[in-house]
Amino acid sequence: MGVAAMAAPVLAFAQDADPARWQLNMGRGVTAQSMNAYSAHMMALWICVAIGVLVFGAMAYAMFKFRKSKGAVPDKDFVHSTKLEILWTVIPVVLLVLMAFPATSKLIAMYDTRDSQMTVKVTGFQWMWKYDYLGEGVSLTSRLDRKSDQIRQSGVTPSATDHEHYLLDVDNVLVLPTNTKIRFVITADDVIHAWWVPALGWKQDAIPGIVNEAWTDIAKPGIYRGQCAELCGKDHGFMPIVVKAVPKAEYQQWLAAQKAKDAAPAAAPVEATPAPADAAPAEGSAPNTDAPAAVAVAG
Ligand SMILES: [Cu+2]
Repeated sequence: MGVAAMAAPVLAFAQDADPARWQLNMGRGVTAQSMNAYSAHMMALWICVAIGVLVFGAMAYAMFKFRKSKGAVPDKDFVHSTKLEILWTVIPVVLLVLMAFPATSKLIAMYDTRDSQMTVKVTGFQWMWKYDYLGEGVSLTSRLDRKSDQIRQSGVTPSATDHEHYLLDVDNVLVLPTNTKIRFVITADDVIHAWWVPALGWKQDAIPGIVNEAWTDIAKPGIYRGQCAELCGKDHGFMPIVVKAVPKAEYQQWLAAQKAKDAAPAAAPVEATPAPADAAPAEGSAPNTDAPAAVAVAG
């Protein structure tokens, strides 16, 4: 009962997606992979709790029950016990093997990108992300939202009221369908970045010249935020990720709208001009929405 009482707040604070203030436990996430990680973590946690209760309980009992004031006399002949040594070697080995089996099978499943229904290519840039919906002809760049950028460059210390998602918002979100096996191919244009959305349950390096794979199948519609997780230069902290998971039908509508937007040549330059102007990137290679072919699609 004591254990359950101790663990109750830990369980109560397990969140689906974005971490909450004072959240203690890891989040459950919204994909099969994140649920697997969560259940492996909980299994290990409960084993640790059981070991802790047994070991500290035995210590407390021994100290209290056999205290000097009650006339306890130390057993000076007890040097070692082969039986005990075997026992405290075998039990941890068994526990480790017990934990390794589910962990390994879940890890293997995590890397199995077969039978995916669509593919998104993710490219890391200093300092933004580019998403290509392969086979659809739709691509977009995703960079820190203007409001966060203004606050960070103003020098003031921002409070939660200034911006609810300070440094965690982008101009163009990655729209994905729910209940769809989505394969990601992940790479980078300049230096190593890492694409990480905690609610999806994994993190994958984006390395120039290498294409890494990952997949997801999002169970719940929602907004899931993440960040670049590899120190990639001075603006490493300013290239967040926002995934918007929507039902399949809504995704198809969005995709059609994107295609229509790209197909309208007269409207494109007018819309696209302001985007690169505010960025003032160090290199001239900052991709904007209508220049993807020149940048990184060659691979
Ligand atoms: Cu980065």
